[in-house]
Amino acid sequence: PTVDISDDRVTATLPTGESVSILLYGATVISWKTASGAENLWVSEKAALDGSKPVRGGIPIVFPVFGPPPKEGPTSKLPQHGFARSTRWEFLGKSSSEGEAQGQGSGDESVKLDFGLYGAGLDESVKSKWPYEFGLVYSVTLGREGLMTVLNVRNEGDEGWEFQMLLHTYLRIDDISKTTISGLGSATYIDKVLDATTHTQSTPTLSITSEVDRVYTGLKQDTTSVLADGKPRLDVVRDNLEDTVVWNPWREKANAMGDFAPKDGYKQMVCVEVGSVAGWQRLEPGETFEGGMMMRSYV
Ligand code: TA6
Repeated sequence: PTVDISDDRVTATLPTGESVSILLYGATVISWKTASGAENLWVSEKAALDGSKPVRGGIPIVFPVFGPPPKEGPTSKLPQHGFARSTRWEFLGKSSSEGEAQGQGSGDESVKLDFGLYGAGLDESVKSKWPYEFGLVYSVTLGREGLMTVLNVRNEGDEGWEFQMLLHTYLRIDDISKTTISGLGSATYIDKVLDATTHTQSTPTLSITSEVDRVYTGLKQDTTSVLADGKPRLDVVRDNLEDTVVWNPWREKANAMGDFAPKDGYKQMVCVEVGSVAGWQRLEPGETFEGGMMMRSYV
């Protein structure tokens, strides 16, 4: 594998052509290509990549709160989706596993890139909004079988605190009208388009023909699949995370987002976001939590 480190991003490439690129800002994965050269993530043409605001696309990291901050409580002063996606992380290093001794790379070649964000390193303006000592290590592993992203959360302080986390993944698809999502069957979901009322997914697959903003909980299986014309395109497998959010802004909300371009781009993307967002995880001093996902692409 080759790893290129520049001042704002880290890019890794496997000899077989797979690649991943991560902005240090927010440790936001902004590109993941499979050996065919296909880009699997959607990034808005007007996404800010200069750190001026969270990236509209790729895989923003949501921590320590999902959605608008609660009216009161420890996360009430934070911006929507918390501060992890809008803070500069540090690159901690890389490790790669070469192919077996056979030399020609027996297919299990991979490279792991680690990024860190620590409470101690935050500037006062952020620390004052969530005054807890924490450590985040985000590992991005590019392999031939897919992309794995895992967030390790550690309580470095002397008091317990609670958090939510989510990987806000913008998946690229060819045509939303030919796309269905499976793996959500019979799960309960909170419908944020319908005033956060609770529903049950009755059909085995979900088609998207208007704005969708659903938090699925109580999922029966770990894999949520995106299908194109009924054929698998992308699998998102949850790792120690219970919830999956499905979001498509559709036309009106896409028009309302200044950094969403092209305006009909909602036809080429769907967010499948794995996380722990329906409730709160609690960490006592010294405790850690680890959760993430494995994504597989079929193109
Ligand atoms: O994950 C879905 C969601 O919570 C939507 O409600 C919408 O707000 C989206 O996130 C984007 O949020 P952002 O703060 O990135 O504009």
